[in-house]
Amino acid sequence: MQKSLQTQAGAGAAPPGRRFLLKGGIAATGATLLGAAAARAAAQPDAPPAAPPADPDWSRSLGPGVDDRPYGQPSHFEKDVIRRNVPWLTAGTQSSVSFTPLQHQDGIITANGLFFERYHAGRPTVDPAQHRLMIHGMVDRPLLLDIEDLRRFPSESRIHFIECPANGGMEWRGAQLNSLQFTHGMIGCAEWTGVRLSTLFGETGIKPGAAWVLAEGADGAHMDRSIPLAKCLDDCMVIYGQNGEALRPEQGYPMRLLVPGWQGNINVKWLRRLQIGTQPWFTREETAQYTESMPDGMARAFTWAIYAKSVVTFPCPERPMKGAGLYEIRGLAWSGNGRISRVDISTDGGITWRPATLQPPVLSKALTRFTAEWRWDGKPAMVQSRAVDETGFVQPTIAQLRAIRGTSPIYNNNSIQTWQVKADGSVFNVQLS
Ligand SMILES: Nc1nc2c(c(=O)[nH]1)N[C@H]1C(S)=C(S)[C@@H](COP(=O)(O)O)O[C@H]1N2
Ligand SMILES: [Mo]
Repeated sequence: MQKSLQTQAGAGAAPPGRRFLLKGGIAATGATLLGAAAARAAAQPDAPPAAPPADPDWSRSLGPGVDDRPYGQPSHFEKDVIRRNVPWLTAGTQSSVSFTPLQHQDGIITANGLFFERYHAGRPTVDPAQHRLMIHGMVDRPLLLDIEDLRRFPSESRIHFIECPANGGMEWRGAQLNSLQFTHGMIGCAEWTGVRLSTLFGETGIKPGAAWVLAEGADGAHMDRSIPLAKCLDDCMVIYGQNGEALRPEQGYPMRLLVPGWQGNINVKWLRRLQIGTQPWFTREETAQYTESMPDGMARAFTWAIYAKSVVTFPCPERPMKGAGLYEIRGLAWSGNGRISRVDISTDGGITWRPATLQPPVLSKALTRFTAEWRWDGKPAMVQSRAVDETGFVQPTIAQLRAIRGTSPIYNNNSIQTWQVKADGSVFNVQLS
């Protein structure tokens, strides 16, 4: 009896429970999805071993004390919730990227161990005792700061997403990867703690005529980007804290630049230099890279902000449906230009739309959760979400984007995602023309 109970818990008791809940619980009681009666019913599926009061091993023995886990880890039943990469995309240490498992993210904050990674030259091991940040160029008093100096300045904590503009880049020519993690997982959202650039520049002073800042990393790539001084003074920060602990090595330990709402690559990790000047530097990272050719032969460069975007995270290819019944569609929306003001849901491929509920907090330049009730009739469906931000910008379709930018870009694909739900509940990445 105990054995089968444990096996069931280990294999994930949720699917059979949910099936029961939706078929029996809801139909019989007409109660809400989360009603107490339904919850009790869910804990008591057809198989007798789960009948309460269950008395498995863990209820009849002492567990380990606090000593075995000085740094906590998720339950080992969650071992498949990990960052993953696309083998043909990630070439090795010269250039690599891993994706956040958004299909398992239950809130707006991305766990530090699951935050996507993008390395142009691998992940350096930076010794904070030796690392310095230099602020120089058109300043009155150049500064050389170590991490302790940085931590003495007035600090702020803010919740923002970071998204690589290549997120969705593999989908320009057609639906390619049957996975939420791979179509949308080059994004994460964290509570970041650090010092505003306006505070640091207040210390150095800025000479008249200054208009641009060059940010440079300490890794082998020396990733460098030019940023308008106005943006730096508006809301950029040098970050040393991430979700309640030190910035992770993957995210730029011991310090990174945060450029809220702007493309991931501008958020320079392992930050070692800020130079103030009068014009952009036109570095390789903003000429050969991170610009894109338009169908007419012109190139779009300095495309900074992430435009409004959203995606349904349940259902999705990794999280299929389990039979007809009442469900909650769930998803995430974000904009680099401010707050999300509205998300609409379609289950018929964009023919009809209805508003989703935005779940607080709805923060500027942060992931925002949305939900919508859906009574699925068990017939094929096309699930979509469409975000609108506070500027009034409406998330476009892939057809609208292609009409302007063709099928060969890599960057800035913020199009509406379509998940095709088949009658058996399986979910597929498709595109509607
Ligand atoms: N120094 C440095 N900064 C960097 C990079 C890099 O390779 N080196 N990658 C950039 C890119 S392309 C992105 S999308 C983001 C990714 O941030 P994350 O790895 O913390 O998710 O970091 C940016 N900052
Ligand atoms: Mo990126």
